[in-house]
Amino acid sequence: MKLAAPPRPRRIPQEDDFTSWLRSPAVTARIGVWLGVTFGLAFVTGVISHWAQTPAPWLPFPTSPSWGYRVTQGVHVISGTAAVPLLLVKLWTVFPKLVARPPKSLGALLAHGLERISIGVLVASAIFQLASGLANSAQWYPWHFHFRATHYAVAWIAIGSLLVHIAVKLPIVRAAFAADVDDTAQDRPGMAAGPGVLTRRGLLRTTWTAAGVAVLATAGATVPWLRHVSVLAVRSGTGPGGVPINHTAAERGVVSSATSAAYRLVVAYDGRETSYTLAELRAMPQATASLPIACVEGWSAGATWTGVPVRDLLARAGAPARSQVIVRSLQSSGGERYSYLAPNFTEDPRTLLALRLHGEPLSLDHGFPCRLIAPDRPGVLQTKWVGRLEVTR
Ligand SMILES: Nc1nc2c(c(=O)[nH]1)N[C@H]1C(S)=C(S)[C@@H](COP(=O)(O)O)O[C@H]1N2
Ligand SMILES: [Mo]
Repeated sequence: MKLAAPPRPRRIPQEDDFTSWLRSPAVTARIGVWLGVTFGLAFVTGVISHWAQTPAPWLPFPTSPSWGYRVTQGVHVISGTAAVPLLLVKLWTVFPKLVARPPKSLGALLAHGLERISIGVLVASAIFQLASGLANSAQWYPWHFHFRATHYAVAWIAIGSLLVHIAVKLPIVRAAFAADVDDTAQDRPGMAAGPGVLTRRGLLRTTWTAAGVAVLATAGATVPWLRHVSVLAVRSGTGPGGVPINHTAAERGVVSSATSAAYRLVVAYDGRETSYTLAELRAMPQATASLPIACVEGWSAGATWTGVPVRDLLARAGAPARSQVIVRSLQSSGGERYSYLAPNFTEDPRTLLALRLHGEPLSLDHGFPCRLIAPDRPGVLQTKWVGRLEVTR
């Protein structure tokens, strides 16, 4: 009997082993520009979203245009989704660099090491942002950290390392765009001299198509006429009045308190409390406003709301105009139980405690007996099942 040959030691692949004609700076640079555009858009709109959720007294978030947050957050989620196929293809084109042999001279080695570290930070933060953002927009929270704070902090790391990366690669990008995509001047020596099954133009077209499909598949959550093609935007247009339901009354444990005959809206100001029954709220002068619900997850829906302007309730309580208010839900546990109304929001006549949606009494899941609805505001801050308004200053 013959003995089996001992297994050959596995060799770590080297840069030269990757000979594909497609893994060229000419391709990488072209995808990189669009990746830069999507990350830039996601960063700017992400900073806006963070600001909307943490406004400072010296930097209030505007209440106009009422659709502002709807647009910026839609752009945020759409550009993040489009970035996914771009990042995957780009990483594939530069993968051989991961196993490139380090240079011999000390100076070059140092520069190489520094570049490696910055690229490592960029790739890790970019993957983290897209993965955590995508999971969040799918309402999947497989982690234990605070999503918004973490996503925001890592955004600065990602954009910072992206700017360094762009500065370092600018000469290569310039050269790539000055020449045809099939130009080989910048290719690695060991690379194939011509296309295999797929041409470079073919790969780019496929990549743009994948990004386009990702956009169409998510944009329907915010763009009404795209709804039919958006297979991934499953949560749009369901729920009473065509407005999706984010968290139901049952999920939030408010069914009995919200439907109780003992329900009162309490307005607290300066140690005094005034309370109103639902019938009393209905008997007050009503205002109607067309305002979207625009969830941080990217979906949004326009609707017509009718109810009592918050500023009228404050005036009845004797509170000064432009007070700051905490809006508290009947909900006693879980997220989104309260939100702050900054002075410019309490002052805006479109900031309502809504009793009706499209003329119909609010459904239990949309916040019955009354919910907050205010212009240019993230969905998470549109508190449902409101039980208390507290003037804080
Ligand atoms: N009390 C309370 N209010 C809430 C929530 C909640 O879970 N509890 N969810 C918020 C979120 S995340 C969004 S997007 C909107 C959705 O409102 P809708 O379900 O009427 O569309 O309500 C907000 N108000
Ligand atoms: Mo939301």
